[in-house]
Amino acid sequence: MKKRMYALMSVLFVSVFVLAACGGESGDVITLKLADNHPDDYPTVIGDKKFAELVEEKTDGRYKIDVFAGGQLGDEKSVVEQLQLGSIDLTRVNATPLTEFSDDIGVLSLPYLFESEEAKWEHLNGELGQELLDTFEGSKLVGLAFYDSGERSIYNSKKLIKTPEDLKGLKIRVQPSELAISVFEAFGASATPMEYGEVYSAIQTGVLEGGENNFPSYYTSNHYEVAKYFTVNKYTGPPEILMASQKLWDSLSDEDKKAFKEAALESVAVQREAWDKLTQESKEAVIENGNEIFEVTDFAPWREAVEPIYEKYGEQYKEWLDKLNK
Ligand code: GTR
Repeated sequence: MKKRMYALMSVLFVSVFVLAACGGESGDVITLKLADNHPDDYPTVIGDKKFAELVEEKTDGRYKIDVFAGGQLGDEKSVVEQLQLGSIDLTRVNATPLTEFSDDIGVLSLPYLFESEEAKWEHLNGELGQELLDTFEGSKLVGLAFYDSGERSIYNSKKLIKTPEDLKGLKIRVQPSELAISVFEAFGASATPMEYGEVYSAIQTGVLEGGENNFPSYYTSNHYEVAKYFTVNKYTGPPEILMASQKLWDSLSDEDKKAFKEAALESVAVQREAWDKLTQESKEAVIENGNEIFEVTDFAPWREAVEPIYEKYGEQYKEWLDKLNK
């Protein structure tokens, strides 16, 4: 009996010791902040949390990541600036606002760039994707992985838009980016850059007549309550990007860098699964809530309307467009 007791005690002792060595109680745990502007159960936040869990696991608990969802740490632009300063360690951000921080990444926000979502993901998962993540070098940001954000379309509070002509003069909110403004000007709309969190009340009070986004964002931001008409013209599909601050990156050992990178890439599958599910559910939910949806079948006039964008930005993104045989 005594023997068993001793055995049990030594097992307990060893486990406490191991736990402490893993950082559980040792005080050596480094806690990092990850910012996301979406609500807690949004697919990107599900991805962020998976990433956090995997980092903790792969670094034996030496790194812990606290995920701050719902824009608690600021809007996307200010979060990216805080990453550059090193006061926030990690973020998940959309590629379009990053066009203001990188000369290359904007290629992913060009209208009708890929033939399909499958084609886009083949490139993002391949060499081109990694090369694009590497273009942040020198901007105090480190790109870790791409998350899914599907395709963006247009919505408004006035009427069901069927052709680019119907958009003429409508005040449409775009993401804060030169390129995004140019695209909506090419569609003939009056493009208004604004932070995401301000759009609901701007449409509600009539300052804006609409916006553009994918179904999950349209639904979870409640914009569908104030804009009832959604036109599925899938005009662009900038992915989400999981990023680290250069400051954090430089502080990591090579082995930990590998752990962070692997954790980021492994979290993608979980994020994309949640993405597909919410894309389906959110489309159904906005229809159930009385929204009218127009599914574009003739994309020719939409593609034609944005041809000037390729004239304007063709030179800047030449290297990437060549790689995509565009
Ligand atoms: C969402 C994206 C956000 C933000 C938002 C916007 O689809 O996930 O990060 O960029 O769009 O329109 O501002």
